[in-house]
Amino acid sequence: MKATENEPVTGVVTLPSGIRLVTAQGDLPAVEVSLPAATALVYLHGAHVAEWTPAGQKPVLWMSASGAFTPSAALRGGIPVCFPWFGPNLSDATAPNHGWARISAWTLTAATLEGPDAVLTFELAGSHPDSTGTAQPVSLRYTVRIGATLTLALTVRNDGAAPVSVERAFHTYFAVGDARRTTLLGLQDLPYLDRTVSPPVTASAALPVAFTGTEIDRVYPMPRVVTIDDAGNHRSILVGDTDAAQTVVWNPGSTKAAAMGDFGDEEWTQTVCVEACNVRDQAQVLAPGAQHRMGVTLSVEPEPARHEPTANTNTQPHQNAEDPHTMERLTRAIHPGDILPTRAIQFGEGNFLRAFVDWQLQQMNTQGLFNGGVTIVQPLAGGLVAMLEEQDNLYTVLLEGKQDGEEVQSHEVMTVVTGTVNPYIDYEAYLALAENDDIEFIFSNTTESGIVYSAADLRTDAPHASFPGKLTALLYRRFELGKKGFTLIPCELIEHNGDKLKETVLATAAHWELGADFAAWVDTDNTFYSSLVDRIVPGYPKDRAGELCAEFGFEDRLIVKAEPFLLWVLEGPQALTETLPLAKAGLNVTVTDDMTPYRERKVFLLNAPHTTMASLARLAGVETVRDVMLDPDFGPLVHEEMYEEIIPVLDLPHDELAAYAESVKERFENPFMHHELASIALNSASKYKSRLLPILLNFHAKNGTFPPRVTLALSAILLTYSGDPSVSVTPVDSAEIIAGFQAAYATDAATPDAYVATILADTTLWGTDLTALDGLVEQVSAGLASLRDRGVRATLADLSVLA
Ligand code: TA6
Repeated sequence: MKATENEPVTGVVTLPSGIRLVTAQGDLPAVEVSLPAATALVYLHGAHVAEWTPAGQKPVLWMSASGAFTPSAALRGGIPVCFPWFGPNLSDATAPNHGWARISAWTLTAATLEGPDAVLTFELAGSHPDSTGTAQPVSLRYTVRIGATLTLALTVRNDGAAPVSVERAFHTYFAVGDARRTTLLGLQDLPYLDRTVSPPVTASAALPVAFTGTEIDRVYPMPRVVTIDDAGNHRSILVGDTDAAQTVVWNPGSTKAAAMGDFGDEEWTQTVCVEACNVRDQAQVLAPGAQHRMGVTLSVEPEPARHEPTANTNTQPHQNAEDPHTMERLTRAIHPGDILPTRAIQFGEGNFLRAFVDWQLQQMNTQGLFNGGVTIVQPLAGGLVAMLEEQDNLYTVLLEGKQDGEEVQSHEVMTVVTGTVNPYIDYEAYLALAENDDIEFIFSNTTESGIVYSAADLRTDAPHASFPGKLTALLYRRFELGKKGFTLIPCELIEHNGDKLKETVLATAAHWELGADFAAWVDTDNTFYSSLVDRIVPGYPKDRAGELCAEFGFEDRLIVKAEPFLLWVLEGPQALTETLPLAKAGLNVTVTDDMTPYRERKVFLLNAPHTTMASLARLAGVETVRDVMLDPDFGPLVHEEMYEEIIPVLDLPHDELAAYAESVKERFENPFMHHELASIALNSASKYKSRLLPILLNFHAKNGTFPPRVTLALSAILLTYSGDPSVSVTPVDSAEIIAGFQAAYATDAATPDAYVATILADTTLWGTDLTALDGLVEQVSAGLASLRDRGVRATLADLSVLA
């Protein structure tokens, strides 16, 4: 299975000027291209593009300084051509990883100039076994068009007598300024196969892909374009115009890089791989005589030059509404303004806090009531801080919806974010926040699973993996400096989040033996408010981004869309109404001694129906909250769940609850809201526990039966997480949690009861063994089987059969 021996290096090719044959590293022959539009170097070994640099740009491809240049091994970096299999050969463990094409000597058969570009053609012949194991001859023709863009096209032909199945990938190593400041756009919310776990599992993520030092190895469906936001080089690299079905994203991270002989220990920070490909279930089956082309185009877009505003700054040169990338990027150069003193720290750079806390602080600033900014701390290794910095921490909040029956549409550039810190990149800058006497407030939103004490956090970690670990280190630095405490206001959607946060800080302090004085200081010098937040924030309006940017007159990659409605309930001392005068600014904010009524109303009449609809309606292909409300099956489901299963078990006046339920339904029907169920489905298992399980338990305690719709939502989550091939949607959760469900299902697929019993007995998921509730396993597995075999609409049509 190798290229035919002794193929001549070049066919009879006349090389036009600007193209020449050279002896490159390792004495390997290569084609060197040097044209006004670009320079490049392509080794005949593997037809391996090792260098491509468009004029006026830094090199786009990365090559390892530790790589070997020998005919017996693949070159590390550039663009290896993986063929005819990707990764390990599943039927021959001795075969080379990623196939034989990248370690074979190709023939240059043509070299021409077409306009400003050079077009090189390489050919290689070999063989590949058909399904019976018989070797079938195949031939490859690879064209490489080099210019301001780089276009690759690999055509494979089956010259044999039987069909063969082949995989292909352009395993491109892109050169980036710093992988830790690089993100990938265009893959958000797409399901990917995570190959860092075994067996690989399917997952997805709402945020852009970030590179943290942990290995990333994922197979995604190929979107129209993948944008590599190479912040370190102030440019974007676009991978697009492709007919490949998938893209692999790979970065070895620090541990794997250190273990690889031809990859420098720290080189993982210099490159990311984005690989247009057709692999696994997208492998090409070629009939005898058939051929197939796979191509991709790479291009570079410099980040718009930042320049001081001049008289005609506002005349935007050649704006293209379709492509916001042609517009000037939002920065303080085009949106100047005073930078206020930092008076708050915020853990979390996600959509919610930027459209909720930061928006409110800005409203107070506009009215001269707060005069302070906020520094955002990135709580996880991956995140948006790099993107915020590119825009000088500016971004637009877009409000759309109904308020008091009137349609509202407004947008405002947020200038309140005065700084950002990524503790994973600059830990000392993070701790230094403790030295700033102006800082009084600490806000956070680290999801429902963020405020969790972790014994794994060691005092010496820098940074600590958990949020409480990070926060304790910061508070301890403040304490050591003898400075005053903070007012802490978490926004995480868990009960008594303020008390919980304090508890985890004190537990961490005890674990690190920080002493009684510090514990007393945490207790007395800091005020922890519990808070309840209520605003629907769908986030980045990706479907309208181009048109909105054209309207704004600048490119903003961090627009956050939200509804006008907002409620914030803060449980704690009334003094806050003076130090943080939100209500004075006309905002719907209440400071109270007991937030329970507000919390129950919101979690059970807004968040709970959200999780029900995300779990059930996605199975029927419904995409948004509004679509659910307008749907003949799911609209009534929401109403009935509210009025027949939730309101009856809440200990609050019925009329008040009904009024709130109606305001929630109006907000769900918001015509401007494209609130994707996929984003609500994030961490559905833990959300079910906090939002719906209490309803299920109360209803059962009250009626001795289980609430049909609330219980069916649990069936839907277990089905979605099971990995059952009949299920069209993918769970959005951590790889570990999903793997747990799929492993249980793989063991008990034949008997849903057993699978359901295994999952319901898992106290780490539910906090209690739910199999103790007679009849629940049966009702949940009956629901699961009905959803799987009859479908969700048929199941909803006759819920009584499940009880
Ligand atoms: O494309 C990602 C990947 O398949 C990873 O699994 C990793 O192994 C990488 O390719 C490099 O493979 P190589 O054989 O070049 O070491």
